[in-house]
Amino acid sequence: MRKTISYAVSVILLILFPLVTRDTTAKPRLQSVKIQMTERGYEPGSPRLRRGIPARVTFVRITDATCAKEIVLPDFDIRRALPLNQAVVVNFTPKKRGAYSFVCGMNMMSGQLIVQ
Ligand SMILES: [Cu+2]
Repeated sequence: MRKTISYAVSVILLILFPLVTRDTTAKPRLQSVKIQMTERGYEPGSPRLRRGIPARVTFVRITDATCAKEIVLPDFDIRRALPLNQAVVVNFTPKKRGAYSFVCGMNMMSGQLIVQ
């Protein structure tokens, strides 16, 4: 009985060990953020990204009440149509720290990606 228990304990430890020792400071291979265009504007308006890590930024326009029918990221040379309720994914790797704006097609509505 005792042997069975210690066997069970070692099996549990073997299973848990890799989870406990996993390096949480390792650089992720991808970072993602989702931004909704609502009638209040872009939400979140200033999402954060880490520099040097490929970013997948998903824009979804969920209102027809604004003029934001396109999404533009001037610093990354990106301009895409933003159809209602359709996820539009843009991929790029932010290389330098800073604030990079994203705007509507007419440069009226805006938010910022904060790269740290
Ligand atoms: Cu606009």
